Amino acid sequence: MTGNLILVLGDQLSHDLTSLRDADPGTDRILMAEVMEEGTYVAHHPKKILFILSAMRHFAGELRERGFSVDYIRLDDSDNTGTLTGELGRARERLKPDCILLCEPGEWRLLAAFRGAREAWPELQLLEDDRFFCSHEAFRTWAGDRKQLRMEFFYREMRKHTRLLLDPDGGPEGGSWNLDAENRKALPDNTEIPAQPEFAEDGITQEVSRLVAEHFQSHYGTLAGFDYPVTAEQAERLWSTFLDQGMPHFGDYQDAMADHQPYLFHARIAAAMNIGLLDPRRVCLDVQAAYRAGDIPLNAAEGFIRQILGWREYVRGIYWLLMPDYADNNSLGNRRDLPAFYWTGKTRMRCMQQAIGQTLEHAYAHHIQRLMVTGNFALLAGIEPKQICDWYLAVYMDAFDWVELPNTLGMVMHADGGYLGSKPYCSSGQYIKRMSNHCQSCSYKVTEKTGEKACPFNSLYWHFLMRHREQFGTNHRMKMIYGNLDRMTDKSQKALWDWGETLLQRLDNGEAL
Ligand code: FAD
Ligand code: DLZ
Ligand code: SF4
Repeated sequence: MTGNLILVLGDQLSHDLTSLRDADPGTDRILMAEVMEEGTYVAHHPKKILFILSAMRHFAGELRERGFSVDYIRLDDSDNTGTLTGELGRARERLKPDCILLCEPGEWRLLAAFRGAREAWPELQLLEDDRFFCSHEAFRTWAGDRKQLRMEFFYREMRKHTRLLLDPDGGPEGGSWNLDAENRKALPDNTEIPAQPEFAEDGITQEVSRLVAEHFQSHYGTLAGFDYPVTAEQAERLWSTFLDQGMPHFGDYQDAMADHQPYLFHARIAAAMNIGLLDPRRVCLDVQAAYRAGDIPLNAAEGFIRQILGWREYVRGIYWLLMPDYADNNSLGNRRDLPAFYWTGKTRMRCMQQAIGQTLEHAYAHHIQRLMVTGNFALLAGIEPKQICDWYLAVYMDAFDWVELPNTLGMVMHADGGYLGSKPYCSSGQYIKRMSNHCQSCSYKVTEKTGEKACPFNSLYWHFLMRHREQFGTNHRMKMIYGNLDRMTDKSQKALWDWGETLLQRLDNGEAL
């Protein structure tokens, strides 16, 4: 063929993708492929596989409506090779294109595979993915040769660069760059939580659901009850409903958690945004407009824009700056296996039960549950970074390596030696008590530190601080915490250490806590 063959991956479902932007339906041809390798390189949650494959099929339909010829390879096609490079190789043989275009994959693993393939296929061109605010080059320049990076400084640069939430003099709207301190309210009892918009499964989703049930039965998570947007139009509905109903309270309750409330005032848009159904620039502009129209307070607008313009771009920048070596970091030398209850939710810790339970059911937990519950526990228990990273990559609908890995390895596990963040987000049960109602119905007592009834987060927290004094004892942001530890009597310290050891031994014996 004389036109281009354009391979579109499952997280590249944007019509203005660099490889599709100038495509000519008259001469160019699109290839999309469902392959086993992408569904199994970790055991993805069945709802995540359903989401991506259904969205791919819907997107292929839209491309056809726009006049494109789409070669769409289904998972159960008889000669499916099972890999994306394999499918591109087959199409190349079949069509003999002059040029193959691929927008760069979002994961190092796939980029390396296609770079390898390109050695034998000189017609393969990799194009930059510009669906982000910050290019790899711009991030590299900003990072320079600093030994440690800080999101806050990156975020300010991004605010200035995009002019989002700036006042006419170029300063931050409202006088302060970051209103994090106004994002920490606990949820009052009987707060009304907005209902989520519903997305009924159409014929395509039902067909894919049967396929997923057949091929990925052994994967962790519930397939039934899928209720997530699979087209840009549906994603738009999710977003506009949230902007209207959830966003006004996002700022206040961003860090709150509550029993049987998986979503609270969170947008649930990460998965749609990460596969290209929703444009992050558009989202940030909508938030700014809502603030300027007086519809939402500044702590909501700034808090939300910080997550997308700040954190999302920052972690992506770090990923591409430091991969592939970044994934091997383990600066705290953690070796413990991931407890089996991460896959079942069978634990007596109410907070973990809730976070893991809703993950099983919805492939969703919000940021504070990931960071301060399942993440905090993994940090305190000294879980091997690779195992906990693979868990997060598998279980969340929105999980892709470029965003999951720095969040888990860097932010949660502090395994990169503090490159991403200045101190570990470790905490005792007190934090969870303050930010949730979980402790009220837990079989453990958050007020107790040692003994069978004591909240496991408590002794594990102090055990973590004691065993890592060498790494953190001189960290000025942890001075107060170590001061508290040092004020305890030797006897109290020993009791905490010993009970922490008992709990870790139980984990090593495969017991649930
Ligand atoms: P909201 O709370 O409504 O936030 C709005 C948006 O901000 C999100 O949609 C997301 O795009 C962005 N955002 C917020 N925090 C972050 C962050 N730390 N990093 C990047 N973007 C952020 N997010 C992913 O998209 N994919 C992942 O694989 C992922 N893995 C994570 C693993 C761990 C251990 C932790 C602590 C966080 C992870 N996050 C990940 C970030 C965050 O938890 C999710 O983006 C968020 O929970 C998605 O739900 P939401 O859309 O309702 O977000
Ligand atoms: C996650 C995923 C899954 C489950 N399946 C496919 C697939 O069958 N075909 C495809 O093109 N993409 C899939 N994806 C998304 C890819 O894994 C994604 O493109 C890479 O993780 C790069 O970010
Ligand atoms: Fe979690 Fe401890 Fe509270 Fe139980 S008591 S919910 S384990 S923080």
